[in-house]
Amino acid sequence: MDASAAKPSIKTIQQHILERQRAHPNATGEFSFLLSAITLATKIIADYVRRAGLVDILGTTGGINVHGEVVQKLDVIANETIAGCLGYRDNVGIIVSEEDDEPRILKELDSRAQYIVLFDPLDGSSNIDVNVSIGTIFSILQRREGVDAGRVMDHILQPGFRQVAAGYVIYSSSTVMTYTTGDGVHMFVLDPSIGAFRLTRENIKIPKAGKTYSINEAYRNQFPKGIQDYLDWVKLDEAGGYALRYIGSLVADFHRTMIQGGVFLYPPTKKAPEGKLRLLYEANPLAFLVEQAGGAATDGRERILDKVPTALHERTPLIIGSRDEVDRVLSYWSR
Ligand code: P6P
Repeated sequence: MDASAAKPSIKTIQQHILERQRAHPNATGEFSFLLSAITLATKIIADYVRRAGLVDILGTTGGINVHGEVVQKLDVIANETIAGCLGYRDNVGIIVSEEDDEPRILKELDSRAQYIVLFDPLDGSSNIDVNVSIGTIFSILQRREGVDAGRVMDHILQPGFRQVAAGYVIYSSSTVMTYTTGDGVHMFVLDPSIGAFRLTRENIKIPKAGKTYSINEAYRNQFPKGIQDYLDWVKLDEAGGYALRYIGSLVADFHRTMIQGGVFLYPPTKKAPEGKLRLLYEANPLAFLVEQAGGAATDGRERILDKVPTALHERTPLIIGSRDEVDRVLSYWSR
């Protein structure tokens, strides 16, 4: 066969981690085995999402989740797919999902089952029926040394700076996985012809500034005054021409912000005084990624990664993106 017809060099996500495990403790063989469960689950979910319009999996189950939100059928499929794939990994002891009221104890935490995986199985699910990009967000912790295995919440409620890995998968025109183990941010695109995530960008850096702000301005009158002042400023000529982009799907809005720069804001509202987004499996993983890419993430008072969680599904205000843009928002508003 003509050599030029051969596929160009392919680096899969597994190869990428194995290559780097020599240099970084978090990207161990153990971890690459765990990550392969997540990549498998997201390939299955991507197939369901792609076929959603063709088979009867659109719409709602009629159920309500722990947050009082209507559960979409794909939510349930994604949740059980991830839980099922992780269940086959001996090194995962506990999983925490946005869709589950309580943690699932797969195995008692010990030197083998040392990982805790926290995830939003299908973020933005309200957009499923209108074919808007949706995504999976995951965060990985290790058990706390010296803490009794039975003290499950003590192992789960760790601040975000203790994450050993985090990432997201966005299901859109292509399926893109972005992850970090604390050694930079790396992006992969699922190649359906070989069923593997192929490396497309390594050591991604978010632009230091960016004239795109992303917020649901419908809640303007509920936001703190400082946020309203910021929203007034971005519209002034002196601001230099900002654009508002808001998809209403966190993973999609975050992915754009990582690539193009700018800032995403979900501030406190009267309806949600601690904001809408969840700390453990939305804000923390995205904050780990954005800081690894040179950006910033805050709740208006402190760095997201420094927050000590007090509850499994606790919410947090989130200002995340280019460092200069986050700092600018904070110059108008700090809690
Ligand atoms: P709002 C989707 O339901 C979600 O959890 C995030 O994906 C998204 O950023 C946010 O809620 C949108 O919330 O209040 O603007 O509809």
